[in-house]
Amino acid sequence: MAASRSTSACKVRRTCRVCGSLRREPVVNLGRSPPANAFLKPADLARPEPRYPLEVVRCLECGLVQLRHVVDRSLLFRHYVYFSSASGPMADHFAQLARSAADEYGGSRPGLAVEIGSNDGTLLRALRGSNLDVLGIEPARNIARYANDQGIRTWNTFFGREVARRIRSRMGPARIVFSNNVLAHIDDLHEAAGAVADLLEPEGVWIIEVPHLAQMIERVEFDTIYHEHLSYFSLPPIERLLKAHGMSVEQVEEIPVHGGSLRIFVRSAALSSRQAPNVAKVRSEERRIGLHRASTFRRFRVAMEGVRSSLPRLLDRLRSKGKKIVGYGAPAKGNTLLNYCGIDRRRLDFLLDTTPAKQGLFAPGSRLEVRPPAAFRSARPDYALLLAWNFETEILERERDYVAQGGRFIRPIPFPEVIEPGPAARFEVVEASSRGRAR
Ligand code: DWN
Ligand code: ZN
Repeated sequence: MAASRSTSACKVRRTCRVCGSLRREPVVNLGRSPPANAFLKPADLARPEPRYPLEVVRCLECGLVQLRHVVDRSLLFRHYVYFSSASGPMADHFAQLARSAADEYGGSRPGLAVEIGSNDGTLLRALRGSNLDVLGIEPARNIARYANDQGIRTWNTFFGREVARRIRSRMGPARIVFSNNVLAHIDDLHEAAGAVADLLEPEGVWIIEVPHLAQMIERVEFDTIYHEHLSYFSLPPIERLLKAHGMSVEQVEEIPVHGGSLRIFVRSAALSSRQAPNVAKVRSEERRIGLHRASTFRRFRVAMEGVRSSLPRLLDRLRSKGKKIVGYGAPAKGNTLLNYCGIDRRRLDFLLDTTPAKQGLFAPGSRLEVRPPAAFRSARPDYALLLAWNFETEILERERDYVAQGGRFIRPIPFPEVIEPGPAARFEVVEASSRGRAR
């Protein structure tokens, strides 16, 4: 494993953030890269970008897959360009979650729902009209301000024990705590879990959504590796973390968002004597996939190296035929994919993205310009590299006309392929390569 020193912006973490073990083995090394959401202003283009190591290791004690380096959270999260509301399907997903959680756990008396990493308040907004008062905790200044302007009460801070204490003293304990796509971003997981335990009512519930390591490995979703994502979770390390704070998993659901996630319902260990059968099912599925075996991660590495060699080749072949290619979406994960595969302005024309805060900026590393979706229509590219592959169904549905007029999408993972519309409006693979399959 490459030795590297800590700096004020980036620290090397020597112990597992769940169990404290020193026994960790390398999984993959993506080299030094810029933070995935560090989009550049035109004036920044003249300057070199800060780059930090991106190395994944696996704890041999508890199984937590995690980054070896921790970039200062203020650098990553004090200004943020990702708005949950910019992706329509996610807004629907969060609204449904909020409503079903209020029905199931909201109770009949007035109570409080707190969301950690509440972003622009997309989830909390859906609790309007319920008997739950809401509070968002969001470290990004620009996003917290936006949420407050929208009428969603949001405190601009990182979550921890001190914030939990302040919430309790000012607003009382929480009946529901939500943390969607935020656990992976937290370095001090024990501080966060302890703070939730302190904050919850005795019968309260903590609802966690987190990308599932099992799907990342199975579908070669290596692009979800970037500095913001410090942990890649399977069930056992989460259970171990919760146990240390007197909590346990009551129920778990496998959900399709972000390439395959877990929705975990957590209660005080004193309450949840009954654990839903699905918890054991997910655990045994993880063993079937081999998340406890080094060989599984070696195959994952070979698969991602396969993408790194075949995707640029495919783009170069199309470019040599004079084809115009753009990147569809400018998600954070797209920047890992582009930078790891060496795809920049020589291989793509530009990226398009629905997020106003990203438009007019340039992607970190690749320096591809982010344009609004209207640019897609006017440029009429021959191919669109589906960087936001987690929204494939919605995007293909929306871009039917583009496809009908001969435009084609390229799906980058688990191995690059051009998606061709088949009969009966089904999309079929026409240009698949067997390289890069994980299993
Ligand atoms: O954990 C994280 C996840 C939840 O969200 C973060 N650390 C950051 C972020 O990751 P991401 O940027 O990879 O997330 P998304 O949701 O895959 O981003 C999709 C991007 O694509 C957004 O910038 C919006 C854009 N988009 C688009 O241009 N056209 C999305 C859709 C659905 C579209 O049709
Ligand atoms: Zn561990």
